[in-house]
Amino acid sequence: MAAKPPLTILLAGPRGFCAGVDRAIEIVERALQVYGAPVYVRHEIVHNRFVVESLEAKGAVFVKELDEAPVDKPVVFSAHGVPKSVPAEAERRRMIYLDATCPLVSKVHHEAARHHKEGFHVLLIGHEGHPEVIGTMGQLPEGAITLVETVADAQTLDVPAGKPLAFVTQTTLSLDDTAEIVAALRARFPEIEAPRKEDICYATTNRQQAVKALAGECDALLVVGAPNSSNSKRLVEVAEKAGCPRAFLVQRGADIDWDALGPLRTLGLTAGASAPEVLVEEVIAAFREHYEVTLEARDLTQEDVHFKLPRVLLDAAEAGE
Ligand code: 2E6
Ligand code: F3S
Repeated sequence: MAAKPPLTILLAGPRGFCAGVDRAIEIVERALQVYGAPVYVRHEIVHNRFVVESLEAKGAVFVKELDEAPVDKPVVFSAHGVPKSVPAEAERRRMIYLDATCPLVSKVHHEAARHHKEGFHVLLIGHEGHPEVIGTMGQLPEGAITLVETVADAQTLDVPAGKPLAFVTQTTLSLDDTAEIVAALRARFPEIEAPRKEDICYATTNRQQAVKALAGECDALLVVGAPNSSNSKRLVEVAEKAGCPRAFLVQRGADIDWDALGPLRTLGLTAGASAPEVLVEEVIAAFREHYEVTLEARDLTQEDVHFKLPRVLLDAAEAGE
């Protein structure tokens, strides 16, 4: 058998699960323990099929909308957040519900609500149709938030006359693209109120910076993540912009398009915030079948962020349930 060619895999760090994803998955698992199966989950708890299927195997049932869940079973809202109408409807139906919205998404919801209360018109920088954007827009009455997706939007959007402006953002955006949109908004509306602290979350920021730091050294880069995962898709774009000739999203080891990767000596590898490490290991194992792999960890920063679980689950744990 011919010797395998050598390949160095630069493993970006941090990568993979963030604190909000850990918390959301744990909420579903604990809810299954406390209430028993089935527990309903509105929308994919995080954007990853493997995670969803693992929870289904434990008794979670995923639905698109609340009205697909029976009123006598608990329901969990996904990490991406929900419009205000969703918990209101759950209450109206007297359902037990658990909110797995990432606290950093909730923080943006509160910011938007505060701006609205103080009389501002709110601009939301984000991607149309994404569940987080739907959730954030749904914190305020219809028309109180205008979505801004691009620099061109920032340059042309209509705003209500005589109202001060404030902006908030989706948590998983490209840092660089967002900076350009913010610059365009500031050029047009110098008085616009900005978030006190960046709305793009720490996990998005760290994963993008880690990719940027190694992209220039790679012949190609893979991001383990799902096609509907905003933060994972942004990592592909960041790699390309930072000088990596080819960057792709892969969900599983079996999805690798070997021809598209081209000739390889150095591969960059990372994972979106919703992709479990076991899938990164699966991808590495697939490369070991084709190459003599040397792994090199490139940890740019360490993360030590944890979010508390909802009170009701902690109380249940204390009560020995
Ligand atoms: C909630 C908020 C932010 O598509 P997106 O990147 O938003 O979501 P996931 O599920 O891929 O990543 C985690 C997450 C949840 N990020
Ligand atoms: Fe939250 Fe950021 Fe993760 S908003 S769910 S910590 S990607």
